[in-house]
Amino acid sequence: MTTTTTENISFSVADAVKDGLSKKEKTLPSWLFYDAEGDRLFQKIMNMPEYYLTNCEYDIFQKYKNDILNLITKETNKFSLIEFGAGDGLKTEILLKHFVENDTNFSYKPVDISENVIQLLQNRMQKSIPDLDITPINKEYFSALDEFNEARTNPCIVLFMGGNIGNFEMEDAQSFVNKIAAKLRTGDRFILGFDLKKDPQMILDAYNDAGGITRQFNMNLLKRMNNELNADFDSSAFKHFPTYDPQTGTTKSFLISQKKQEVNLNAIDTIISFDKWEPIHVEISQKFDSEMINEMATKAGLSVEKYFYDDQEYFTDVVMRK
Ligand code: AVJ
Repeated sequence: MTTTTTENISFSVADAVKDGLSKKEKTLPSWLFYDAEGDRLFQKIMNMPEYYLTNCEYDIFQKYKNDILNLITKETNKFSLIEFGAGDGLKTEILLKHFVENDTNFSYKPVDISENVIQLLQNRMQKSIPDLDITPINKEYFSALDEFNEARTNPCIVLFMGGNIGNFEMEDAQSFVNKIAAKLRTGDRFILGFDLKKDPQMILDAYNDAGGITRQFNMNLLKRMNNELNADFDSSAFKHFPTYDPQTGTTKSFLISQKKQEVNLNAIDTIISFDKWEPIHVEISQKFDSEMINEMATKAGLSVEKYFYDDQEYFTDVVMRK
């Protein structure tokens, strides 16, 4: 059985699916996207022209890597850089290379619950930056910080990039930031990547690309349930449909049943009935403005030290300080 850990709770795919699809408003958790095929498709998403987020953050790091380094080293010449969910490490590598080239005294601690991701990342960094002091932590985020706190001798910078904070409902994003902030000590920093409110059409295109890759990424949820739960979802009976609300900044993705149908999830002895045009909510990708970001920091007891933007101001990496 596949088990994925979020926060302190372990969910099996079976439990998460049963739970989500039994609700009055059907929903699936977004971690379910990332099986091997989902990882492959997300990699393709990051390379497609409509998905501006990755390029923006790449540009921010290229342009401001030295400002970021100066900001940190103005106060401390020894620190740990703790990264949550580094993914393929392409963007982090820019910062790390620059830090090492400038003889910075720091250690890099990428945190991921996937042992596979951690291993790939370590291989990549050892190859591209041989002098990097890297100690991966194969734990969930909060326990990783607890472990660090037990033995720490220096300040830390926690990195959470890619706009991943947008995958939470606003309330959950706030409590996530609160919990991290509570584990930080005075002078520690939290650097977060936020996707910003912008032309609604541009956002809709990013989640509904002309090449249909995001559609495939969403439909892969149905394939995954077919594979792992011996279910009989028919992908052609569902429609991929993203929405954007310019008032709240919330992007939601749905898979919508195009007919009245019953689906068998044989491995968990469950039959799910769909009405014609009934949606499954599969993802939230929150877009922010500076007011929302400031409020989030303040509520968590952090002060916003600096906003770094790409040239178009589509995306921001924000340095918050405890
Ligand atoms: C990895 C959560 C930042 O919400 O933009 C991309 C995931 N979903 N296309 C996002 C995703 C559809 C992505 N994050």
